Amino acid sequence: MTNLFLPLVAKMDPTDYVGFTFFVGCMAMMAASAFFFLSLNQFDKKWRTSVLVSGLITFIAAVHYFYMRDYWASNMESPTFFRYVDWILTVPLMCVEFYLILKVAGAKKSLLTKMIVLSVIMLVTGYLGEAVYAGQAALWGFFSAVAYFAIVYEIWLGGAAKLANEAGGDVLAAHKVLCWFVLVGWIIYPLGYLVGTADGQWYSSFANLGLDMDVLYNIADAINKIGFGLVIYALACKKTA
Ligand SMILES: *C/C=C(C)/C=C/C=C(C)/C=C/C1=C(C)CCCC1(C)C
Repeated sequence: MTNLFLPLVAKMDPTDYVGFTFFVGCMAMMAASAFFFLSLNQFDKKWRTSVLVSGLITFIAAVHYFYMRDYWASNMESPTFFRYVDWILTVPLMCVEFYLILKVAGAKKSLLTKMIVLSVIMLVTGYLGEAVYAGQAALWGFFSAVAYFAIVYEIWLGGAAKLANEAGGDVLAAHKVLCWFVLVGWIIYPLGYLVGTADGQWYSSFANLGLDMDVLYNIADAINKIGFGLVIYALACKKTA
């Protein structure tokens, strides 16, 4: 007789710490989304969009984490496709956050376009190196890193930095914190990439560091998506008070 009670939830190995971080990621992203959405009413109208975008970033991530958790639990391999779909939606939204807070100093659409284009280049080349041309992971990773540093330059020293200085006060302070997130929090991603694609590359020793690509990506997502959102939330609180 066929078993009609097919298991709907894949078994979890108690020592599967990668699966554990996917699980915690789901809950953290979901809780953060509820927090941002439910706080919306307390802010002045013009700050609501920024906090709404914070919630959308963690919400989109929450949905992808549910898929990634299941994909990992059923296949025991990296959910590269879902990972990059998540990033290609959420990273441009993080660029929108920069644009929204700098609008008070007169940020133009061209700043937004530039940052979105750079982030898409960064992610598409990263995907090609991780999933399509794994043999040339170093080269594609290099292209991706160039786009990443162009973003870092734009916010620390380029047009976005000038606008932040003009805005001053709370906006400048929040911009600075976001800059640190991009410089320090985002650098975890290329580290994860080096660990995950090390096989057969000149940096093959990264495979022996005892680190796991997905754990690094999951930790980085929690820090950056929720942390970013909280910086915006705190700024909206200050501006409303
Ligand atoms: C919420 C998701 C975020 C903030 C994702 C950020 C991803 C990156 C900054 C990825 C960067 C990469 C490089 C700089 C080089 C290697 C390939 C990537 C895509 C991992």
